[in-house]
Amino acid sequence: MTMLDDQARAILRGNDRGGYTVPTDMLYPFQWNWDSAFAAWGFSTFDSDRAWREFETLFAAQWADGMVPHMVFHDAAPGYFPGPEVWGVGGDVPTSGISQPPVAATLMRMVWEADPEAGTERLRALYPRLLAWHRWWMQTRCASGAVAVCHPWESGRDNCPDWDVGLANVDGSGAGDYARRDAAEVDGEQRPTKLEYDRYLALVRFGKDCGWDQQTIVERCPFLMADPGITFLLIRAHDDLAALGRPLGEDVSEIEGWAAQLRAGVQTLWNPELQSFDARDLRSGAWAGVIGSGALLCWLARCERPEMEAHLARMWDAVTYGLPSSDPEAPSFERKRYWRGPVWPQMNALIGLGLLSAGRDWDEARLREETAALIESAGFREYFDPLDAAPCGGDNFTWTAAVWLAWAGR
Ligand code: 9WN
Repeated sequence: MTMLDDQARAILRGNDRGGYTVPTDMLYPFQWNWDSAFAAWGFSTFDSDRAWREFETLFAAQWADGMVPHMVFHDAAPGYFPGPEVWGVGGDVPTSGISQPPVAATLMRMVWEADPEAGTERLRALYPRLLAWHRWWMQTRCASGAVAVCHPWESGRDNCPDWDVGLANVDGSGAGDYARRDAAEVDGEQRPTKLEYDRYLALVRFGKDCGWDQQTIVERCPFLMADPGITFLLIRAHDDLAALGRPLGEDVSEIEGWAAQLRAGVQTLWNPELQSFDARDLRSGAWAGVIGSGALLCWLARCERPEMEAHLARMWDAVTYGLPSSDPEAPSFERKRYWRGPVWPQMNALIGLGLLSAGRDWDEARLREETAALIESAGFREYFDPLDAAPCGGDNFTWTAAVWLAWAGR
């Protein structure tokens, strides 16, 4: 284990670009939002100062309206596509124009609780920024009751089958010619297809053309889907932000109200036919009709229902290593293609945290052991084949190293 601990620490140090951490060299040469929160969690196991610095560089890129962008383009990386010019956001340090899963409060709480003395003043400085970001989600994305995403990348679970129904509304035919960085780095069968990518780019063009005006995006962007995954993460993040605010002497009643509001709102994402939480296309009203790992975050928000226990058991028993990013018994399942089946270590950590919160210690231990077994056999990869543990995607991956240090390798 010590050797893997050393390797994990070396990966975090190696991916450190001086105050921010890239998810992996080459494939992802910038700062990504939720990757950074995991990096901070990993750093906190051996360098508390560096952990707080990671949050600070991420929140330094916060927009005036409170949004914390999904990518921060600190340094030029020629050849990366879609880079800052495609997003067209501008600024001293350009960013992308969408957000990403709001896990920072949850991971920051764990970082702070591990060493409150080192973190309290830094937490005090970051707290208003977290609050503004949570408010941004509530004000711009929650009109339907649950949280909506305006781009599959905003969900963090890029090409999971949940988005197929909403992406069908998006015309990607004007995408033109472009060279994907991921295609040069990773086997094509493990990445999103060209059709999906063309549609992702059409959505970026829509946002750029309207100057990233949130009202226009929510009213008219061809893609808008309510997501159980982000909703559960935001509920949990609200709970954790309130828990951080109380010892600081903050009035957390607004945050408690948001959590209660979303706990009621997420019930709009119960698909009675599927008997599961499910994503919903807010343009057409259609259900995604497939259970993804986003729905398995229900325990994290303490919104579980007995039917979800049966899905958890069934999906888990259909693979060797839990938990698949999409239902292994659904026709859309693909064991190696990005979010359409593989196991993601950071999702396992979040689902595991949820299982623990719900008192399912045995399930959490099983998930932690299976995650550890994947890393021990395939290395610090981006994601893994749930049937045979084959390594997929990028190598020397930041969140895999972080999850090892803070959870799976404990
Ligand atoms: C687009 C960095 C990011 C993760 C996402 C993951 C993938 C990017 C991509 O990599 O997304 O944001 O190019 O595919 O899906 O969750 O944050 O690791």
